Amino acid sequence: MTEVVQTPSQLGTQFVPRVFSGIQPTGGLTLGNYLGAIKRFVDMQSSGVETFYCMVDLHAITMPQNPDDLRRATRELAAGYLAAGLDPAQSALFNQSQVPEHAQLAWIFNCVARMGWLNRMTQFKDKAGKNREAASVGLFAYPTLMAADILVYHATHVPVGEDQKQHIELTRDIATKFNHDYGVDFFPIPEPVIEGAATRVMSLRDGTKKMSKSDPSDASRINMTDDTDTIAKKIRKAKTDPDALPSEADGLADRPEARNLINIYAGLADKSVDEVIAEVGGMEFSAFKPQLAELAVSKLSPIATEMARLMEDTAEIDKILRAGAEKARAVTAPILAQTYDIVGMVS
Ligand code: AQP
Repeated sequence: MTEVVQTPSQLGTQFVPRVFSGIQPTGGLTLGNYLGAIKRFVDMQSSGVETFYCMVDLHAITMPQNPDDLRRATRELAAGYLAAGLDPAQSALFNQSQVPEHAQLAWIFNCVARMGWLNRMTQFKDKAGKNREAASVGLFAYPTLMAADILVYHATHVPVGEDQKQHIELTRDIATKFNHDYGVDFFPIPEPVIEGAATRVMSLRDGTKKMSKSDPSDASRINMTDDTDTIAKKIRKAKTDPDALPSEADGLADRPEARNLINIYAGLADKSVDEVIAEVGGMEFSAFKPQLAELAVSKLSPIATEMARLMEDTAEIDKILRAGAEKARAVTAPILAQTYDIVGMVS
């Protein structure tokens, strides 16, 4: 279980520890999303603080998309959250668009964040590619909406994968500038929680590239809906070098593919890399891969089975999301009203 502690930046303020995070409903969930985010959301749910977990559907439309796919992906992501162990009685589970304060606060933050800050965001550069002129304004402004997602809850802790660190730093900058510009101590300075052995799960075909749901190669990732045979096959075919596994964790330094498989093993087994190396160090990949496949199947198959069961009753999923949005709005509406008041909006 992850412990949420107050950090020095929150000491002496009115902020109670509160956790927020979200995932885009774009395509299927990957093992990267599971180990880097969802599994840790579940851990934090029992940390004794309020937890808000979101399907960020407004972020999902920053790239070209299909409405039917978005509807399906939103419900499938909700099913993934539930199947992995998120409990709607403990955490608020909802889709972002149904809590309008996210988008409303994002507008305020568009007027706080500076163009220069957003120009430095590596995710925009990666996703916009060479043709930046053709990227949507939404893709460029993505990080200000993400800052609003977090700060509209006065969230203090944000469990994310390593790739989101820069966006959380921007969120901290926005909170600091807002507080400074308006002479208030209104928004907390949230902390990213990037923990565990698998904070950056890499592609199974290229150990230097992040495992991603939008990678054109399905063999590059494990999808949370993959069946047992597919998981085993993808791990068997994962790219590796010809050497045996090292007997010390240091020996993984220049071996990205070996390091990735060890990190995945550690993440799934809830062990440290040192513990895993003590267990499997010196093994050939031909022996290690079946062991990893067995572990992956034992952890992921029950989640896939439960996701499929939940997807048979999407009305029940929608009901859970509606209740989650109501719970979320009880927190976001007063925070937005106070923000408007600070900014000078007459109500
Ligand atoms: N490979 C990964 N390793 C560890 N954590 C990861 N996350 C995503 N990929 C990995 C974490 O999952 C959360 C939600 O991510 P997202 O789907 O909202 O956006 P993303 O980071 O852009 O994920 P993808 O799979 O790469 O999506 P596409 O392909 O659409 O861009 C975040 O906490 C993220 O860190």
